[in-house]
Amino acid sequence: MSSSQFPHRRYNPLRRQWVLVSPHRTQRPWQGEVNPSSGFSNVHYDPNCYLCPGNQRAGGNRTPVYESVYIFDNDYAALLPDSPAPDPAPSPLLRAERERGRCKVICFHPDHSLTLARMEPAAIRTVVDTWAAEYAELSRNPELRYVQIFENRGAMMGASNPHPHCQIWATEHVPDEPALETESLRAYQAEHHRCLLCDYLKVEAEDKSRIVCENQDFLVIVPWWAVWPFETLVLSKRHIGSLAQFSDQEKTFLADILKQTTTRYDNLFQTSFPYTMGFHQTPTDGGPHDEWHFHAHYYPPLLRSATVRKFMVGFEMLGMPQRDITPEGAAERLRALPAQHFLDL
Ligand code: H2U
Ligand code: ZN
Repeated sequence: MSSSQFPHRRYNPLRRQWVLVSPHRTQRPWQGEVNPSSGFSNVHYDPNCYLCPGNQRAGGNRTPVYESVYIFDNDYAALLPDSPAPDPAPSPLLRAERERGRCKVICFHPDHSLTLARMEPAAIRTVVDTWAAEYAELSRNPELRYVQIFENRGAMMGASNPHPHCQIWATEHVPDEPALETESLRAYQAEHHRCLLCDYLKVEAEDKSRIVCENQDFLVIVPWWAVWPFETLVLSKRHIGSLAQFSDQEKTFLADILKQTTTRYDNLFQTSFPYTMGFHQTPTDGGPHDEWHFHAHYYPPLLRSATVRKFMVGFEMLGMPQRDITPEGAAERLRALPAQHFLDL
């Protein structure tokens, strides 16, 4: 039996965090929560959907009749462009800071029933172009130091609406996750005079056991340090920091790799696979940031089937994250799936 069949811990050099890997635990019985599976909608237009073309939104604004992608300012924005500074803190232990920002919603497509996995490559390319344009525009605002593009997919991940969409939150401070990654990437570059993720890409390309899929410009792996059962990391093969530096070809291949990844996810449990995904890229604080290497994280909650999810509770909240199936086992399962969507087979 290989040592990877015994409990051990693995290190995540990006987040400077350990994960406990307990492969033998997949045998344990489950009498806990069973979620409804997130099926596919065949409703192309839902008169009650805020994001379908021509409909009234909850905030009173109307979504226009749009043909491809539609962007609007979030009617319930978590950040405002003109928040004032908070009152001086009565104690250094009660610290607060002003946080100004912008929140936007991007509808990927007018068709309510679609997801990225089910969209045409050309339509996904239009979404990529929109992300690149929004990143570029928001990065020109000197008050905004980070542009977080993310998608919550599926009710299990808290998406408020099945209509294909994502969000952008742009903030005055670099949020904790990308700030931590920035520190790790910088420290590695200072020590080794190379990029941490370029080096990691080489290791994974040679090892091959955690590769899910790839194309000319991107590699998708279940990272060595994955916490979520089927977590993946999408890495650009070139050392580029952000969507603003993408070539035309890289934009097309990003669209392709996102479709490949989400298709395999749907095929795994033959369901509309829920996840949170987002891009980590160069902070927009005006620094040079040669250390930054563009990537996307997919954090999907499902563990055993379309209805049984992983819970991040107990030891994971009080101690450290833990996983049952090995990253190699998860990658093998995803890799073995057809690249074509099961609904199209
Ligand atoms: P999520 O599905 O990831 O929650 O994204 C939907 C966003 O859309 C959410 O942030 C916004 C919510 O505030 N929204 C509007 O701006 N207007 C609406 O009429 C409904 C939802
Ligand atoms: Zn809709």
